[in-house]
Amino acid sequence: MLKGALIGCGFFSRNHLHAWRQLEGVDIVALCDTDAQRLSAMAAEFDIRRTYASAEQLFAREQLDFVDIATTVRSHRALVEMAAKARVPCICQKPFAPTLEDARAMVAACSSAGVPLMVHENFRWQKPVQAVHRAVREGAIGTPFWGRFSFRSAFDVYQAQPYLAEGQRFILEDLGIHILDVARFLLGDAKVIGSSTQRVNQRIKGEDVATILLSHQAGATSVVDCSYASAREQELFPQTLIEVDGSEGSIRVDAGYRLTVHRLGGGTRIDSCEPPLHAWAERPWFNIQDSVLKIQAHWLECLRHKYEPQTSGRDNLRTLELVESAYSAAGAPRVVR
Ligand code: NAD
Ligand code: 89Y
Repeated sequence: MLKGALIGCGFFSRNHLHAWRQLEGVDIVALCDTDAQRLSAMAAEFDIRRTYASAEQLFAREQLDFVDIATTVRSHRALVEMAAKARVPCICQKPFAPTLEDARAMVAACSSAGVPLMVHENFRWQKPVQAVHRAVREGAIGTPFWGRFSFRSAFDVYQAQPYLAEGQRFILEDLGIHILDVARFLLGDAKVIGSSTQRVNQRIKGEDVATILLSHQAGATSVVDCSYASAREQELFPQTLIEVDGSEGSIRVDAGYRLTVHRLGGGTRIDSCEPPLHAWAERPWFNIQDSVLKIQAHWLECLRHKYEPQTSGRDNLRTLELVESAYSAAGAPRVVR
């Protein structure tokens, strides 16, 4: 039985705790939050007896196999460095760090302490994304040369996550980061060749629309487009629509988790890639919730077999570099005349 602790008992952590409870061979033995009310509410809901108001106390008093950090970004560096110092393997929620400098320091701290580190970058574990990955890997469409990863919604994310309306940065750092990781997962590492950001909703501080053009090392070009200002007849939150064209066919993930794989001169296969709705999950979040279960299962597998997690801290630096480059490119557009 692997013994873990969770730091940060806020809105999203409930999904982590439900998923840990569903997985075998793992027990969350302690909780930590600086907010006493949230801490005791979560401890009562999940029947976790040992609670801490400070992470220092948690690391000093508990013998842990891992720690799961589900706090917001500003606290990540201090908490990851504490875990490294205590030699406790750790998972850290996205966005991993507010700057690349912090992120590199966190990766270095864990690496020199010999401590496994995974960023909770769960979107690539969503069922539709995994289905596209499988089809590409099996050669169903030949060599991919173009992709589009599109997340467009007007869902009120500010209600459960008010901090999203308050930062100078919003959609790229919060959501675009996931979609850029999906683009990397499906088409390989990339560089940003163009980016534009917009703020449509004037009641928030950061950008709520981002459009990024990527050039992938393996030769493909892709578009990552994200919006929280796009009211549409059918609200699709939190579905990512995917298009990948290859030398021998194409893949589409359309609204309603509809997967189409078409082969040049051959047949078309249409399947549902709708994720399971776990007993603790709810619509429309269930796609994200299932991917939390999947990434946490991956972490347990990695810990047991000493594999590097797919979205290790080291790997996540590539995704963060894309986020930073997208902000820089949007801030300094080069106009072609
Ligand atoms: P939240 O503000 O609701 O909860 C964060 C909690 O952390 C709070 O209760 C706060 O008191 C606690 N906290 C902060 N600093 C702490 C510290 N140093 N020690 C102990 N506790 C501390 O935030 P949330 O909406 O639950 O989001 C948490 C993280 O999850 C964010 O980084 C967010 O981007 C991420 N998130 C990820 C997904 C996903 O799909 N991967 C979805 C939603 C949110
Ligand atoms: O915080 C974000 C995330 O990671 O997934 C969706 C979200 O909750 C709002 O954009």
